This record gives sequence, structure tokens and C-alpha cells, in this order.
Amino acid sequence: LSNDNKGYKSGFISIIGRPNVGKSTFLNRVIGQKIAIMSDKPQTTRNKIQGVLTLDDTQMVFIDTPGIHKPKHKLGDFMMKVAQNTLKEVDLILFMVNAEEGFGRGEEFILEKFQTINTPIFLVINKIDQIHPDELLPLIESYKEKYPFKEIVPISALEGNNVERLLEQIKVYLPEGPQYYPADQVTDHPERFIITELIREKALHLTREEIPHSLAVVLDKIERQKGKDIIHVMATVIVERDSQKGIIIGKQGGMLKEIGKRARVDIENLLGSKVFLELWVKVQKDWRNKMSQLRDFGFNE
Ligand code: GDP
Ligand code: MG
Ligand code: K
Repeated sequence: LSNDNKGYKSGFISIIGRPNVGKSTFLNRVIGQKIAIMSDKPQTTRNKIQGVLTLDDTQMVFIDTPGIHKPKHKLGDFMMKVAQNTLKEVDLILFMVNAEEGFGRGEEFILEKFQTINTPIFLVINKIDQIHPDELLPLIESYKEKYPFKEIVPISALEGNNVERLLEQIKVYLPEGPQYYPADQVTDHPERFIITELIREKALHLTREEIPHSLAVVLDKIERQKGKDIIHVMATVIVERDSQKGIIIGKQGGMLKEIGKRARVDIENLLGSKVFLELWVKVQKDWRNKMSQLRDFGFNE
């Protein structure tokens, strides 16, 4: 991510928990009808963006991570792997449990998976409206022994208790970053933005100091190939100077190949599908000053 987002925070947040703990209710409360708009779209990905909360100084992108459950078959194993890789990539995990039910086998299983993940994890104890206030403190104490959660936040998603406080805590843990989505707009293919960001990240990382942050990635095409379990992604890396184009392409195309290889692995994890990634490089002078183009590139600055 670029350094020009001073003060603005943004990040990806994964909400995990067994069915019926209140994940949708929570999202509906914080984002409202935008979620409904999103879930109307056909599901093409396993890690779907559920909603984006845009505040004056923060943007929270909530993503759905199905597949975190005890695998029953081979596909389950694969889904599990996809989900785990996603959890490593997000900025924060909200692990939601039901205050009435506490930890069951399902929760224990998920906690085991957390052992290999460095992403900060909050425990969100939902449905506190269903328990007596005296029960809360002992409950929190018992959860503390299970895992070193960064925060333990009791809420009632249904009634709204403590939800604002949870949002404040989330903000503390998000890194400085760009506003990925326009504040007033919910896109139909939000994963586009993550894909361009993944490619951009690899390009910046592999070229180190040679390429400044004046690099954008635009997604030209994302299309499932007919009759095949493979998604064709075509993207263009945009730089400001010819010399930068040379660096990105590298000797005999070696650099671009490496960027593509690494990005493809992440995109496959994101989409939960095999991906054929095709990368192009283009010089466009002074693109940063062209606000209309920035919108096409998928982010605001
Ligand atoms: P999800 O499967 O995790 O998305 O769970 P849902 O959001 O669909 O909620 C499952 C059920 O729990 C629904 O009937 C909700 O109304 C209810 N529920 C969610 N949050 C709360 C809460 O804070 N308190 C109470 N009493 N019920 C809740
Ligand atoms: Mg739900
Ligand atoms: K991250």
C-alpha cells in the first residue's frame, strides 16, 4: 500500500463463527441494507465481500470465510486450506460465539486452526442480552484461557449493545491504508479490488526500491472459462516511465513472470478456484493526477 494515506485506516476483516451465532445480524447492524445489495449478486467466490463500512477516517471491508469447519471429505480439506490462507491475509479476525452456548467442539476445532495464524483475533461474545450480567465476567475469564485473543468484546448484535465499542476497537487494529471503495458505492464485483491490490503488492515487493509507489494495476477481465474450473484474469500494470516498464518486465520477462506467479497463488486462494493470470505492462505518464482514471483503477486517493 502507498504511503500517501496518512491518517486514513482500512483493512479486511473476516468474521468467523458457527451458524446462528449472529454474524449476519451483526453485519446488518453495522452496514445495513448494503449487505442485502451484495448478497443479491451471484456467488462466484468462496471468500465473498459481505459489506463495506466507510467512516470519515476508516474503511472496514468485511469478508465471509466459509469452510472453517471440520472437513468431512477431500473437498472439505481443500476449502479449509483456502479459508486458512485467507485468514493469514486479512488484517483482523472476529471470532464470534454465542454467549448462551459457549465453546463446543466446533469452536475448539476453529481455535486449533488459529494456532498457525498470526493475524490478530478478537473474540466477540454475542447475544449477551440472553444472559444475566453476573454471568458475563466468569464467561470472559474462561475464554481468556482458551486463546490469547487481542480483545474480548461482549455485544448484542440484535439490540446493538456495545457494537460501537467493537467498531472502535477494530479501528485500532487496522493499518493505515487507502479507501478501497468509494464511500457511496457498492460494487458488483468487489473482489476485483483485492485482486488488483494483490498484484500491486507483489510488483512493489519484488522490485523493492526500484519502482516507487507510482504503480497501479487495472483489471481488464475476470471470466470463468466455459466448461472449465478455471478463472481467466487479465490485468495491466501501469507505470509512469519507460524505465519502470523495463524493470517490471525484467530480463526476458522474468520479473513479470515472478510477479504473476506469486499473485496467482493469492488470487487462487481468494477466489477458491484455479486461475490463469495474464499480466500486461503499460506506461501512462502522470496517471496519478488523473482522478477519473484513478476511479477506473479501483481506488480513491
Ligand atoms: P449467522 O448464521 O451467524 O449469520 O446468524 P444470524 O445473524 O442469522 O442469527 C441467527 C439468529 O440469532 C437469528 O434469529 C438472530 O435474530 C439471532 N440473533 C443474532 N444476534 C442476536 C443477539 O445479539 N441477541 C439475540 N437474542 N439474538 C440474536
Ligand atoms: Mg449468516
Ligand atoms: K494484511
